[in-house]
Amino acid sequence: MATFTHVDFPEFMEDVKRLNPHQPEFVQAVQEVAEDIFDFIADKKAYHSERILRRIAEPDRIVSFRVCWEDDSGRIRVQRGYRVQNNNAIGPYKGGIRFHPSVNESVLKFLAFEQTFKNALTGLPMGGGKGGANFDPKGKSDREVMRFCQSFMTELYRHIGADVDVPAGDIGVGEREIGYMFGQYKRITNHFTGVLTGKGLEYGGSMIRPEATGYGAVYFLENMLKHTGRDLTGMRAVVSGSGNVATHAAEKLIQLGAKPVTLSDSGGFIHDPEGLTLEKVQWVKEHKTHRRGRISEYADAFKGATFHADQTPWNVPCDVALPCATQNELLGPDAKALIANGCIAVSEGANMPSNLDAVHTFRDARILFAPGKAANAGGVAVSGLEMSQNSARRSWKEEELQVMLRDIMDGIHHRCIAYGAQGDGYVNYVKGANIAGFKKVADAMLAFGVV
Ligand code: NDP
Ligand code: 2IT
Repeated sequence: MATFTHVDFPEFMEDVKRLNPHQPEFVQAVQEVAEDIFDFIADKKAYHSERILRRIAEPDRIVSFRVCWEDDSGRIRVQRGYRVQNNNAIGPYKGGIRFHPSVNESVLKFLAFEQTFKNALTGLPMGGGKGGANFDPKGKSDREVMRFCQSFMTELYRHIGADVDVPAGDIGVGEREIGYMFGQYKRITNHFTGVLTGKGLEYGGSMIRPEATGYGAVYFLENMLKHTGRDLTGMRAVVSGSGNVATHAAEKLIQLGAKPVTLSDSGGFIHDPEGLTLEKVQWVKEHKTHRRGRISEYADAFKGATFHADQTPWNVPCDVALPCATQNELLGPDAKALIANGCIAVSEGANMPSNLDAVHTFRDARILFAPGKAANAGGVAVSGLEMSQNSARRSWKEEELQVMLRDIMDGIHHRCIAYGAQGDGYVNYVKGANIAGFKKVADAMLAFGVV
């Protein structure tokens, strides 16, 4: 019988780059995981010879489809839709749908890959997937968004199902879009099932799902601080984004005694040195969701606040930072600026907001750094609880779900420590999250043999 020689890290990455040309986000996400996994599996023969990481880094399948819709002026528009089903070793594919002009195969493959590890970390039985389209909801009427969502679902419905693949929201997809997509799924199939999460409360949604990602990212931050004998009281927080994740992160920071001083969108950031209040956060939520406004208008609405066009907030002095907008929004020089200005902890509300250079900078400076796959897992965790409620045809109370969310975030923190604690007490959360997530998926895959 032929003997298989182990592939080492450089060879593995060469292969990934060769097989995924022009997909920099996907290659970046794989590299961030592989850096830790190769160390971990050095003395574990089965993971090598069964080529587990290589298999996780090849999506189970990718569907790509045309989405046609008619705009309000009668013009026919053509968009490209996708669903990347990355891995279902531990449960049905699960992950959000993103509508943004920057969506392409690389972005969705990176997100589906990350989601596989994140979902494993929650402890719930969910595989990893992600979908979306290069559709820009900005400036579109409700009817245009409805027609687009219906057309998108008219193709997607055949690839998903409560036990197959359960999409949810992400950038550009919130309760409005989920409502239109769920309505179309039900109309086509005549099935009322938990095929999407993030639904409205009237038709099977879960309490605290909208809040869960941002709240969870702050709970994780609080856990990291507690582990080193500190808490959030009085901490100045720099937050990016002003959507679902950012506004709920800001809300929880305030409730726990911290002081968020920035928010942003793709036009720039606002700086409010006095700090946001719950009333100001409520204003932003309504402004962004109902009025579909821009964050620049915050500076007109609140005295003392300033707007900085085309800039990110990382140069504002702070104690803690929460990037909650999008991938690669925080680069090496930004990480250096944060550290130089006194930042002691970073919790990623977004997926892969820090590039590799920034991640290495945080780790080398030994500040507390929680990668998105651990810190923002609260959202998909409550999605998992929404699936349970739909299957059981019942709804849990808000207080019960609050306890479960905290419990899940505590569990993820423990798992990161179990695999990421260094000899000197420093916790490498990137390593801990990567290994804990990998191990669960890998062990399930080993049980299935070569499939
Ligand atoms: P939203 O659509 O609600 O908000 C996105 C925010 O990010 C907006 O402020 C948007 O500004 C900003 N943004 C988007 N793209 C860019 C860009 N290219 N440059 C600068 N700013 C940008 O999305 P979410 O809050 O749901 O998602 C934010 C991040 O959190 C994403 O990385 C997502 O994958 C991640 N995430 C979301 C979860 C959820 O439950 N919703 C769960 C886990 C992670 P603008 O309005 O100008 O576009
Ligand atoms: O990135 C994410 O975890 C999400 N967008 C949420 C996925 C979900 O299925 O709730």
